[in-house]
Amino acid sequence: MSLPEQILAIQNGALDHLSTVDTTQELEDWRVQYLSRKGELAAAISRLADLTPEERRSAGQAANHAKAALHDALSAKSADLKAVAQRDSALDVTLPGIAPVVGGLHLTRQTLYEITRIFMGMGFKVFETNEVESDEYNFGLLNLPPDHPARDMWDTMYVSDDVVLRTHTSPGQIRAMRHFNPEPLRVILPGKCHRYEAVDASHESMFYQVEGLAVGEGITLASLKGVFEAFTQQMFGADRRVRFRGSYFPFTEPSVEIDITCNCLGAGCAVCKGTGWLEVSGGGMVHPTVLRNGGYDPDIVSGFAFGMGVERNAMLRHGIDDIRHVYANDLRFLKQFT
Ligand code: FA5
Repeated sequence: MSLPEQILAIQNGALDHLSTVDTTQELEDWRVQYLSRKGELAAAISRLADLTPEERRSAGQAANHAKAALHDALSAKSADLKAVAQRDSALDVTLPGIAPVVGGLHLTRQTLYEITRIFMGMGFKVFETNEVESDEYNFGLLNLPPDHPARDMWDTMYVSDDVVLRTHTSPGQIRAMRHFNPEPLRVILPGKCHRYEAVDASHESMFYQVEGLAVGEGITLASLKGVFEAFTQQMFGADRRVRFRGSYFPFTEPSVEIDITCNCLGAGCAVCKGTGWLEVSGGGMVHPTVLRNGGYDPDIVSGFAFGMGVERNAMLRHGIDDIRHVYANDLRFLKQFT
């Protein structure tokens, strides 16, 4: 085979080979094999020196032609590979997006908002007070002087001798009355409470209460019943009923436990232990001493108060059987309510 024929064969072989190349690394290997100083074309060109001048001219032309053809093919292939790479890395707007993780309100917060919404609809203002309270407000001004045996009703966490983590939202009654007197008032006092509890299915050591307080002329226990019935029917359903049972709190007289009819509507089930009723709140008529401590004259005004657990409301509403789920921070539980 003459040298020009050999050069043409190298050119055709190289172009065939190039059609199988599809990565930049393979393209670089191809360039080294055919076009580098030690490549196949250079080796053929080095043999030009052995030819006669006549033969050298036609072989030289074949070599130049082959070189130009291979360089052109190299550039075209390089551009093709770049375009493919760009297309593969480009944004594909037809792909489904990645949904962002959306937070939600905690079950307690949702329940608190719902309770607040209902009472605001009945003209109650929201009045928030201290979570860390003095012994005086948490107990003394609520008719529970030091050594009063009823203090045993609240297993208290003391910060110091006369400062406590509030055990209930009732100290807010005194703060609200001192803020609003001598005007009539209608407030709810939502907030976090703490007790040194043996934690079980219905008791946490940290929980929320909503206190309700109305003070003015002519307020009776019937007012409390009417307000509580309206609340219950909006919170739990229009077919719910409310009943009062006699009870004892040092800061109300008379005092009651407030029950509502259970989800089973009186038929009796495991939740209500067959009674048909569920306890949701303590309450009563504000004790005259407490009214006086708040700056009101009990001969002129009267008032009702109640205090209920927020988690207990959530449990009744959603059929939750253990309060510990509420703060266990298990998203599988919490996400059911967002
Ligand atoms: C009181 O705390 C009174 N201050 C309520 C009150 C207010 C009576 C105004 C009269 C007038 P009691 O300890 O029963 O009462 O708590 C009231 C509600 O708070 C309970 O019915 C319950 O729903 C909730 N609660 C009490 N302790 C816990 C606890 N450890 N974990 C979760 N919820 C609790």
